[in-house]
Amino acid sequence: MEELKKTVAMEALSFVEDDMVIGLGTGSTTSYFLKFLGDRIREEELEIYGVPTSHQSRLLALEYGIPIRALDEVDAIDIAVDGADEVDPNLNLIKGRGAALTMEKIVEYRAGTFIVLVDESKLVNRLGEKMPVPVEVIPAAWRAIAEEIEVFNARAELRMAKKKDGPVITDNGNFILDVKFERIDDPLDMEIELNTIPGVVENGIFADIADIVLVGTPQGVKKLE
Ligand code: ABF
Repeated sequence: MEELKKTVAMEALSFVEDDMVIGLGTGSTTSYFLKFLGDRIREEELEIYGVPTSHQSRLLALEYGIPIRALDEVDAIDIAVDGADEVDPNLNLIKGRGAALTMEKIVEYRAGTFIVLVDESKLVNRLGEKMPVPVEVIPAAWRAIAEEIEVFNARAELRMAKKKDGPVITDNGNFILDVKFERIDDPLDMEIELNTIPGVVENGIFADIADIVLVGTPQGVKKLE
């Protein structure tokens, strides 16, 4: 599995050119990309800036020597590279296991080309088949939202920290509800619907945003677009 992640991360380097601004995703697959990107910047003396999508990616960028800029310091983002939890046949995604979905969506929505790195276990026929949809919520509203979400034939669970001593707190100081749907018929429609609930900051359905999905398989990297 780690080898597949490294292979797709290496493949993503082929989209990198000098003078680019690159959105830096979060998660274990992307962290390999960040390492390879740092090496390439150093070896080829490239002038590249990264826009992190989380504290995690910011710290990794610093560690690997990728110069970073905040979103409001750059004119445009050329490419963004990030992982995902599920990918459907139309390249709609579920993201947010790393609780960084809001900044990921902010950055990746604005990228000229958004490249997604997954292994083949993340491919599904229908979004929500295996994974819940993470929804970032304002803490005071979590219980009300968890109840309101039931109208979508879904069950919401507050995500707890590994030690179970309190809820996961996002980089923005919010909570995460993991929402298991009975079925998601129209991902774009559900993405928009969820964001209309007051107190919802953002949700982990990324419909119609991915341009290229690189899939790691034992036979090599498959490119979906
Ligand atoms: C982030 O990392 C998330 O949006 C996604 O949930 C997760 C994928 O991580 P990994 O590559 O470790 O499976 O991009």
